[in-house]
This record gives sequence, C-alpha cells and structure tokens, in this order.
Amino acid sequence: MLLRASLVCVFIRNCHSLLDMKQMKFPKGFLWGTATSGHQIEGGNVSSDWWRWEQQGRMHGGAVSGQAVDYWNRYEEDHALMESLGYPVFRIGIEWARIEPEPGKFDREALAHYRDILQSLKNHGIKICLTLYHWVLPHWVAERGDWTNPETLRHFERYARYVINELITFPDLWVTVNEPMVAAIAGNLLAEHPPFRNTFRDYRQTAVSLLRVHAQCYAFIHDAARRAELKKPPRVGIANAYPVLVPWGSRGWKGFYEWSIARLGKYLACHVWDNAVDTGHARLLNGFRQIPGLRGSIDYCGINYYLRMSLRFDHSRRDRFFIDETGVPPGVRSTDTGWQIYPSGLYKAIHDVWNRFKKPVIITENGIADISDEQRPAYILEHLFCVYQALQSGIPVEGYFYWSFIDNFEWRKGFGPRFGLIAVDHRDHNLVRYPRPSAHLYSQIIRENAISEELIGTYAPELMGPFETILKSGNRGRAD
Ligand code: GCO
Repeated sequence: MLLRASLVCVFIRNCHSLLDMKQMKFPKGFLWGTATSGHQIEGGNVSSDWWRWEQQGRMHGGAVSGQAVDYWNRYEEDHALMESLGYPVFRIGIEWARIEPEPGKFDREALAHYRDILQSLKNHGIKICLTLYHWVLPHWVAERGDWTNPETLRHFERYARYVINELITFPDLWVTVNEPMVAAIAGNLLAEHPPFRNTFRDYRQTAVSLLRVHAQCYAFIHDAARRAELKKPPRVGIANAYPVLVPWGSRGWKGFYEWSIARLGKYLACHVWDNAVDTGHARLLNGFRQIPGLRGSIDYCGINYYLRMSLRFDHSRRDRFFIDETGVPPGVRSTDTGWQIYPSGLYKAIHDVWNRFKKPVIITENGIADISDEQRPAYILEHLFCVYQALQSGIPVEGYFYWSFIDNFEWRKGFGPRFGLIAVDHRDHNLVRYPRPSAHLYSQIIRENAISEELIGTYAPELMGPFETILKSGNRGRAD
C-alpha cells in the first residue's frame, strides 16, 4: 500500500515537472504590471507646457491631449478593470503642473486627488510605481527657461519634497525621471518635443539638470521613507530608454557617417547618463565636477525598450544631422508607428545595464502600437522570451511593465498610435474601454507566471525551437 502511494506521488511529481518543463517559469514574486503617464491619460492638464504647445498647433495634425482618456475622473473604473484582469503593478505619473499650477502655489485639492487615486490602487490590491517627472512641466517653468534655467532645480526640489513627503507611504517603486535623455535630445537637439530647440548647449544643460534632480529625488525619497519608518523602504530608479541604433549600411563615406552617428547617438542617448550615474560625474556635460548624491543613486535599473533604428544618410535631413532613422530594412517586421520589431535589443539592454551596475533590473516600459492587436501577442512573447533568457543567464530581472495599460496620447502623434491592452474609441465621448485579446493573453501569462508552450505555439511559433532549447537548459527562471 505504502509502495503504491509513493509510486503515485512520484508519478504526480514527474507529471508536474513534465508540465512544468512545458513552461518558461518566471521567478516567484516577479512584478508584472502595466505603465502609463499622467499627461497621456488624465485629461485636462491645462497648466502644463505641453498643453500650451498643443493649443498652438505644434502636435502632428493639430492633435491635443484634451480629456485624454479622462483617467483623472475614471480612475476607479480603470483600477477595477486592472484588478479584474489580474495586473498586479501599475506605473503611473504625477503631474507637476497640477500640483503647482502657479509658482509657489500648491494645489492641495490636486494632491488630495492624487492621494485618492493611489489609495484606490491600494484598495484594488495593486502595487504602485510612481514617476515624478515624465517630460511635462508647469507652463510657468517652461516660460522661465525650463531645465536650462538653474532656478528650475530649486523649483523642482520644492515640488518633489512636497509630493514625496505627502505620498511616501504609497509607492513600492519610484521612477524619478522618465527617459531623461529623450527629453534632452528630442527637446533640445532635434527640436522634436517642447521646447523645440536644437543646440548642444541646451541639450547639455537639460541633461545636467535632470541628473541633479534625479540625485536629489533619490535622497529625498529614502530620507522620507526613513522618517516615515516604512517597514519596507521603497526602491528608486530611473526609466531609461535603450534603443538599438545601427548604421543602415550604405557604401563608402556615407556608411562611415551612418556608423559614426549611430555610435554618437548611442553615447548621447544612453552612455552619457549611465556613465554619470555610475561615476557621479558627466565629463562631456559637466566636466569632472561631482554631482552631489549622483554616484550609484539607483536601487534598480529601469529599462524602457521598444525598437531598433537603422540610421541612413539623407542629405535632405539637415534638421536631423542628415540622418533618416525611419527606414525599415527588407524582411524586418515593423509596428503601426513604423518601429522595427527587434526583441533581442531588450536582452542586450538588460545585459549592458547589469554588467555596468550589477543592480536588479525592471522593464519599466515595453510595448507596441498595434491597433489590430494582431502583432501584439507575438511582440509580448518575443520580448518576454528575451527577459527569460536574461534570467537564465543569472541576471536578476525583477519586473516587466507593458506599455501601455490603455490607449493614450502618444505625444506629438496624438491618439493615432494605439499601445493599449485596453482600447478606447477617442471619437466616442463616452471613452468606453474595450480589453483587446492581448489583454487576456497578458492576464494568462501573469496568472501562470510563465510562458507556456501553448502560447508560443499559438502566437510565436518561430520561437518553438529556442523555447525547447532553453527549457532543456533547465528552468532556472523560477526561484520557488
Ligand atoms: C517613452 C515614453 C512614453 C511613450 C511610449 C511610446 O518611452 O517614449 O515614456 O510616454 O508614450 O514609450 O512611445
């Protein structure tokens, strides 16, 4: 009898491990979530610089954020939907322009409303990742020279201290600044974002200012957590963009020029910032002067990853250093926004930040503009496959936030690009929310904390070979 019972146990265990073998299991406690930003979803951010630029017609096709998806008023509905889909973490942003619409005048009602939003997330059992700066400023800060005015550092410090002290008990994770180098380059070198400038001096000043505010916020958050005697101190990071930049491959001097710009672009967009956080100073930007509190000021490495760009010489693009970055090489898949789908770039970004910082990694943004939802399942699986490969190589990737929870205001492109797991018809004033099929696929991945053979076979069959290979190497992704 005992022998039979033990044989049954062995059989069940083998079945379990066999079933297990057909899944790429993620570590226990892996932080699955979705991401958004305030201005892109809230609606009515009327005191911000972006709102003003929108009203001046500077967005493509005259787009304006308007009521966005009216998250400011419908957050409870969205959080209930998030909970019903089983999304455990939500990355959300605070808008400085709402907190301080006029210099020195803090809007306590706005802060109370943000507190209600965060409390609602807690009530729905959803952890919070809170972003303090996601590219948008109060219009009065922009009018006084934005980040190129040293006074802005003092103003931001006042705002950050206020918000951090008031809200310190809510977030499990903080993002101090979102894609600082995109803000510095798009807004000050390429004249693509507000304030639409194109001088190295403004790029440099903006980047140094953002390094300083990041270092300040890192210290403020940990100081506030100590004073609040939080049992589990929050973890603080930066959501940095790590695009893959490669030369198009033209012949002769054009090819060399493309290669040079790709290297320079990667340096200015990624390495300058990471070098500064790693060493405490930014030689190119600020000489050897140490930026107070900057060195090692991250508890995790936040990675925003989307695409590869192939840089092609184009003599007509004087405004963009004679480079066209929109080309898609033959045979490469691309998204509704024309971005190249290149999952292995995510593995490289994870590998690079781990090699440099040896800090846990969180994918703070990864997603696709895909109104048909036909490409999104494969996109998610292919990128999660690369996250799993990184886990297999021993890198502690601790979370993945899909961008975005809901269709939103995609900056200068307006509401055209649809990144959301939740679709919204912006032409319908009711802004009804419709979960796309991928929303349920993502729920299944989270529920199982794994990528199953079934999902790979259905949505990304070209991964089946690598899937079998990686599983044969042992399911090291799981920590349980
Ligand atoms: C970014 C921003 C997001 C974008 C998203 C899609 O990474 O550019 O953080 O606000 O909307 O990436 O482009």
